[in-house]
Amino acid sequence: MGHLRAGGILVVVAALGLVGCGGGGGSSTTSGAMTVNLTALDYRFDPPTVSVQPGEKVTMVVKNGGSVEHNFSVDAANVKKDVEKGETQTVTFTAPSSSVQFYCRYHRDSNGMKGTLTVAGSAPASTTGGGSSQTPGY
Ligand SMILES: [Cu+2]
Repeated sequence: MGHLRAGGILVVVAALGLVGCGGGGGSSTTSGAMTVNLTALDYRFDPPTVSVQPGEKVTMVVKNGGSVEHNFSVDAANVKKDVEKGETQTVTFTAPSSSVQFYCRYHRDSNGMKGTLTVAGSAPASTTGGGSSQTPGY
């Protein structure tokens, strides 16, 4: 009798364990870190929009699939990374608190090569003033 009951409990625990571990695939929002793959092309980014969490540590793997040198820049995160054609560069930064633009510094103005770093839970527009962490006199 007692043995049977114990066995039943074990089965239930095992089933719960399987459910808990089964979160494969898709966007995981674990532990505040994420890796994003981004491809620079002539002259755009793929994907053009990247979503992150505010304050999250982002590892951006930037591949240059174009035919000229490109660049990945995020002013708000102090990121400026050149990527030679055919190469892949990895940059790590902390996501800002609101959505910002990322761009290729060589082709943003001439070719509109840019994208949006969308920060979840924040308004795309500017938060006017109060408590800004921007350092004046940059
Ligand atoms: Cu470029």
